[in-house]
Amino acid sequence: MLLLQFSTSHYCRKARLALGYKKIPYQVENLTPGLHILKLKPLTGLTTVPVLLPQKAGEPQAIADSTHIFSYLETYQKDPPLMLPNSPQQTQAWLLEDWLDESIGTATRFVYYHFRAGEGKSINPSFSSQLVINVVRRQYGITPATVQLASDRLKTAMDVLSSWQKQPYLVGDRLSVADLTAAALLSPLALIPHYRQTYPWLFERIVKIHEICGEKLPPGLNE
Ligand SMILES: N[C@@H](CCC(=O)N[C@@H](CS)C(=O)NCC(=O)O)C(=O)O
Repeated sequence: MLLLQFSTSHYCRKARLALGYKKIPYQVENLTPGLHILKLKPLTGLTTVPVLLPQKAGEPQAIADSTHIFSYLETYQKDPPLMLPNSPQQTQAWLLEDWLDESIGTATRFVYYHFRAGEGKSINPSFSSQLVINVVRRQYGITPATVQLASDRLKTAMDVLSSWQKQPYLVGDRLSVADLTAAALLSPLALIPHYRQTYPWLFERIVKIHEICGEKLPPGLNE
């Protein structure tokens, strides 16, 4: 299998966690932002990574979107399962997965790039890094007002996910699509001191899930 990705994308991390959890061998191809469209558009009709190419006869040519990649991997190789056997619990896990994907992953992106351009500029103040950060801020409309809305959403997310403080899994009694999605999509916050200090339990969980999946820890948690 080949995963088309941006090396720093938290949505691509989400796909890698699932591949790692199932111990499916794969390779990655890191695309260049901007040029990625030329490769992705003809393959999937979309412009976003991750995209998984099974590269096997009888399998689809390309699977776009991290949620579809989860579902595909579950049919490709059932064990260990990403889905919960209890149907209402699996519905709850998908609900969390979709909310994390559509709302919280975006909020993380807003707060993270705002931080990297301001308070966290010293992480990489080079011209090329700040240029990329500013292109992303312009592309997604990241302004102080939209960042405020995003950080309010993240505060709500911490309340919703606070069950992680008492139990290892967000839904049911084993790892599910909800845990992998939260671990990946909140991982960029590991570089921001406010989140590290206020929600230490979140990062303990993120580390644990990366260990279970055999995935390299995200920046900020890897020293
Ligand atoms: N819902 C999508 C979101 C993926 C996404 O936003 N990917 C970003 C990178 S983090 C991307 O490819 N952006 C490039 C673009 O939109 O052209 C998924 O889960 O796969």
